[in-house]
Amino acid sequence: DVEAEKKSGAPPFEVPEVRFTKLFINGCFVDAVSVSSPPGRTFQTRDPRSGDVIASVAEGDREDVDLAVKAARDAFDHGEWPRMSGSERGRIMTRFAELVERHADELAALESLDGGKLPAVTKAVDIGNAAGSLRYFAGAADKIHGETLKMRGQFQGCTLREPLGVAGLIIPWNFPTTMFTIKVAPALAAGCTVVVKPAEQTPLSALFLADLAKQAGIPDGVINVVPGFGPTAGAAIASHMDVDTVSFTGSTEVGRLIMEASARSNLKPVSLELGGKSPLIIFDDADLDMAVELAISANFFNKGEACVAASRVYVQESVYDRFEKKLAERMRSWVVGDPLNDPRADQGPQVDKAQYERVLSYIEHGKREGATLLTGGRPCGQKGYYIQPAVFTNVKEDMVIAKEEIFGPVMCLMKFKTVEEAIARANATRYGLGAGVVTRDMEVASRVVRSVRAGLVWVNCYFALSNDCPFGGRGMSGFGGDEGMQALDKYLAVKCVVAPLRGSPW
Ligand code: TXE
Repeated sequence: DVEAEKKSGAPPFEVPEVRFTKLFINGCFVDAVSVSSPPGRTFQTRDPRSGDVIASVAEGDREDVDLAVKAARDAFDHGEWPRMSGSERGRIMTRFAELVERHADELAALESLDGGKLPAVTKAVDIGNAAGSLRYFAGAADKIHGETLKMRGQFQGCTLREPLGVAGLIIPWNFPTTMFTIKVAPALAAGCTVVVKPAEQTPLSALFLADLAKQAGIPDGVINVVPGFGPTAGAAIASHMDVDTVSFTGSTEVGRLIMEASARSNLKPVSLELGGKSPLIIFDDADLDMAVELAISANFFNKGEACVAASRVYVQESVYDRFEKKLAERMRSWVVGDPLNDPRADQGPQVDKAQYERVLSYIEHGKREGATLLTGGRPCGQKGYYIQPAVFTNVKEDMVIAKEEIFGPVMCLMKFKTVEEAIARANATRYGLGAGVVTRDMEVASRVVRSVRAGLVWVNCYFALSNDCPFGGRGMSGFGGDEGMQALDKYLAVKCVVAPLRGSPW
C-alpha cells in the first residue's frame, strides 16, 4: 500500500498552512488559562527536517485539563451523545471518516511537517487506518448489546453495557493520526466523551482532526484536545478524579506512572500500549529475498519509530551469511531524504532532537559493546534529524542494543541453530508485543506462533494489519490494546440487572 501511495502521490507536497494551534475545549479553539503557568502560555513545535519552529501551540496544564474534563463531563452527564441511538452516533462518525479522507493530502503534509513522516506512509497507513477505524466502530455503535441471564430461582437477569463516562486518551508522536482515531473511535461508539492529549512533538494533527469532528457534527464537549507536556497535562489527566478511564500509548516508564496515578486517585481502569523489542525469526527454507524485504520494512518502516518494529532479527545459521550479504546490498538503494520534497525517500528524519540523539547514542553504545556495523549508523543531511539506518551484526543477546527499545532505524542481526533455540531467545525479553516468523514449513510456523509470547504474530509478512486486528501486548508491553471489537470493552461498563420472574417474592 505504501509503495502504491508513493507512486501515485509523489512529492513535492506543499508545506501546509497551520490553521489550528489552540486548545480545543467544548467545541471552541481557546488559549491556555493555567494559573500555574503564565496565562496564554505556548510551546513551540518544530520541523524535524530542519529543527526550525513551525508554530507556537497553546500549552495546556492542570487547569486547562480541568476545563476540558468539565466540558466532557457535562457532555456526558447532560448532553445528547450518550443518549442518541447507536445508529445516529454511527452516522456522524461515518461523516467524520469521510472528512478525514477528503483532507488526506493536507493531513499527510501536516504529519510530514510536524513529525517527519513520509506522506505515502501517512496516507496509506495513518489515514487509511483512521478512516477505517471510525467506520469500523461506527458500524459497531448500534450493536452494543448485553446478555440475558437464566438465573437460579424465581429471578431473571440481564446485563447492560453502558458507556464508562469521560475517557482520557494520551497518545504518542509516531502515528499521531492513527493513535487519535483508534482511541477516539471506540470511545465515541460506546457513547463516552473524551479528552485527548497529543504528544508535545506532534500536536498539530489532533487539532486538525478536532476541527473535522466538529464539522462532522460531533457535539461540543464530546471531543476535547489539550496539547501540552506529559508531566503536566498528561499527569493531570491520569490523576483526575473525574476521568473514568485512561487509554495510553507510549513508553513503559510512563505506563507505570499512569497506573500509579490511577491507584492514587480514583482507581480508574487504564489500558497501556507500551514499548517492545519484537523478534523476527527467519528459517533456512525461507525465500531469502522476501525475508530481506520483510526485515527491512519490519525495522525501518516509519524510520523505526514503531512499537512493533522487529528490532531483533534471528536468522538460521546455514543461511545467515547469504542473508547478511543480500541485506547489505539491498540497503545500498535505501534513500533517506526530505519527506515533502524528495520523491525517492524511503525514510525521513527522526521526530525530534531528543529521539535523534537517543538513537545515535544507542548506536555508539552498540559499537562500544563490540557489535559490528554492517551498514549505516551515521547522521546524514546538512540539517535536521536524519540517520542512515543501522544494521548491527555480531550482536550478543545481553548487549543493551539487543535488550532495550531503541525506537529508531537500528536492526540487530543474530544467528540461531534450532527452532527450540529461536523460540527461547525470542521469549528472552520482558516485552511481548509483536513477533514474526518466515518459513515455508507451516509446522515450524505453527510451533513458533504458539510458543512465542506476543500480542501479534505475523507469518511470512510483517506489519499487515486492519481495523479488526486486536493490537496490544503482554508483559511490559502493556495490556488492553486498541482496535478490534474488544477495544470497545475498554469504554463500556457492565451493569447486571435482576428482577423477579413473577411479582415480588417479598
Ligand atoms: O514517550 P512518552 P517519549 C517509547 C520509545 C521512545 C520512548 C520515549 O522507546 O523512544 O518511549 O518516548 C505523555 N503522565 N515509545 O518520551 O514520554 C507524553 O506527553 C502522563 C513507544 O516520547 O511515554 C506523550 O503524549 N502522560 C511508544 C505520551 O505520554 C505523560 C510511542 C508518550 O510519551 C507523562 C512513544 C506523564 N508523567 C514512545 N509523561 C509506542 N508504544 O508506540 C509523558 N506523557
